[in-house]
Amino acid sequence: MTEDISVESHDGWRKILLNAPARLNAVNAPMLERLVAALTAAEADESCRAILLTGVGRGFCAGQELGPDVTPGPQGAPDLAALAGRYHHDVVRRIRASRLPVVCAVNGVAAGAGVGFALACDIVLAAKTARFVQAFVKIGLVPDSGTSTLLTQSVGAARARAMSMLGDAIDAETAAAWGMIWKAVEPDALMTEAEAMTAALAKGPTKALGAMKRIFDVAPFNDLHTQLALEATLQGEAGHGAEFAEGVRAFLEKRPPAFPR
Ligand code: T3D
Repeated sequence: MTEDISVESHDGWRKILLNAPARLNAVNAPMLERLVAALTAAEADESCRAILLTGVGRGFCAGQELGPDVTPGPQGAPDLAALAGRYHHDVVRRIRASRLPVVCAVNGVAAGAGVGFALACDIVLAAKTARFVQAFVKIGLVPDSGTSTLLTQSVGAARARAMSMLGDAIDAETAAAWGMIWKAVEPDALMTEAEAMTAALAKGPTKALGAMKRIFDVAPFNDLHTQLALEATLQGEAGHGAEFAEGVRAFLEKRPPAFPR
């Protein structure tokens, strides 16, 4: 049986692939457990300094697998809230809480929880052929996997609500124009560009990048004064660290920095 989560180790970074292409990488509970495990293992590996998340085949992730997990059985309806809260949300939390930068290469359609997984990542690239679908409404569910927050933050309330209430597919170029993702690229260039970006992040100041994630995670919710205090605390830590010392030394010596591992 093919592994539905594949992991490739590269020099300083890992690529995690959703690998159930026949169903556009729709996820189920065991697959989500393996995804969380792969994210956790990457983080536990001291030599890993960045993660790339992508999908195999023509889809990125079609959300929850509409199969046995969600088919009402003789005992009644499945506990969807428990499923989503336990599994999908663990993925979003794991990506957001990670000390590592996570790049997402959206290779094809992202639907339902798949939208949440992509938007939880730090930098999202998408093939111009990819699309984003808040599919929940089509099966009578509400947005989950953090999409109500992540979309409202990135595209604003009007677009987040319309996307979610209508379930219309948003193409990658529109997503980029709306600020939902970083960039839409030619499909043939997606993996090369995403891999190069992840490799570059892996050579970056890992501690500072981790602290940046913390700053941006709370920025939309904090007032300016709270955020200034947090920036000062984290800058204080960065300013006393080896990464800053190397960054300044490299600048003065007119060479690229070699940030410590
Ligand atoms: O349960 C809980 O925990 C609650 C939380 C849920 C979180 C969620 O994610 S809810 C949202 C679940 N996802 C969806 O509702 C999306 C369903 N899929 C679609 O709407 C469409 O497939 C897409 C818009 C994603 C793509 O459309 P298209 O035309 O490009 O492809 P297709 O022909 O519909 O799909 C290709 C195959 O993938 C097809 O299989 P087949 O006929 O070739 O054997 C299709 O059945 C399969 N597939 C697509 N999505 C899913 C799926 N199989 C199982 N589960 C899916 N979600």
